Amino acid sequence: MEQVNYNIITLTRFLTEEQSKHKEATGDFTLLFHALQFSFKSIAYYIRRATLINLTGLAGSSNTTGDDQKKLDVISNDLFINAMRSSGKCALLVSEEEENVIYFKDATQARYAVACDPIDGSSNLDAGVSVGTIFAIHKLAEGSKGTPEDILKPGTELVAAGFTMYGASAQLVITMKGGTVNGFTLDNGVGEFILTHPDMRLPRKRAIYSVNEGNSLYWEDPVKEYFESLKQLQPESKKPYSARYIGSMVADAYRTLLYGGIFAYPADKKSPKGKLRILYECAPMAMVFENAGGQAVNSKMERMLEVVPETIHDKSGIFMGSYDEVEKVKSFHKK
Ligand code: P6P
Repeated sequence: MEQVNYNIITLTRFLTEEQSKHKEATGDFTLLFHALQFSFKSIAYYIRRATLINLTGLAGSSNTTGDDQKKLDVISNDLFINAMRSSGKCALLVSEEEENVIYFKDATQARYAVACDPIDGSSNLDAGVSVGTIFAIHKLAEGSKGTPEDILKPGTELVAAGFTMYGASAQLVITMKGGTVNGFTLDNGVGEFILTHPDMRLPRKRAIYSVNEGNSLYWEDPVKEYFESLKQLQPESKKPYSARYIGSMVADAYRTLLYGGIFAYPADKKSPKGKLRILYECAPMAMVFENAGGQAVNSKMERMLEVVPETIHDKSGIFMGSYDEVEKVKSFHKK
């Protein structure tokens, strides 16, 4: 007999209750978030059916960073853009799939700027590996009509951020400025995101590391020494760390958030600025990890949320995870 949960909190109810906590709230953020959840549900639908309706494979085009675009990259990007446009609450949008900022001139009352990676990890799609949508929401400066300066800001100014992982089920993780981290699971039967992981907290430490060791030839010495140290017998456990690397940031991040450990994509001699993008990968993930009790730093060991992107597709190295695991990375950079 399936256990029925009588206190079901849908994302819609959660957002309404959040809004009621802020007397000055206009409801614009809530409406923007409804458009966001619609895009997650739509993308989840297409990913689930991709193999059946021949949506896997390449679209025959490439994106801003030269990646070959998958058919689902293009579909998801279009879905996301249209959801933001039709909400009327988004003034400008940065997408990994778009070279330039998209301005929604008709949204004359819009107060938000959104950055997103519609399908992060899409190179894994055909292999059935979990991919995801990462998003970050900034509020426009008072009186601003929407300029690049409204989004080229440090992550400390984000009003909300999170990601949806499209795996066995669609898992949505969201956090608001100064708030907790909450996880929702899409119930395909009723088409609602249900609160399944309230107040997610990262374990303070965990012997799991997640990095592409194929790049180790290019790592700086402190990074090499740090990861080598994890492969030794640890003083307390008398065992080395476990290695877990999926190659899809959202999937590696979700596992790290649940189990603890460290995820890293260091800047290195091959990619001096790193590979992951600040606006729609590093900063939103850093906000989630900090609000869940963890840490996130760049390759200079600076707090990731204080890094200001120079351009909309600017990149950074990143180490994020359990608080004590990031402290250990820092200790190797002080020597
Ligand atoms: P690599 C996917 O392409 C991505 O942007 C992230 O999702 C992932 O963490 C990283 O790149 C994987 O990169 O070089 O290990 O394949």
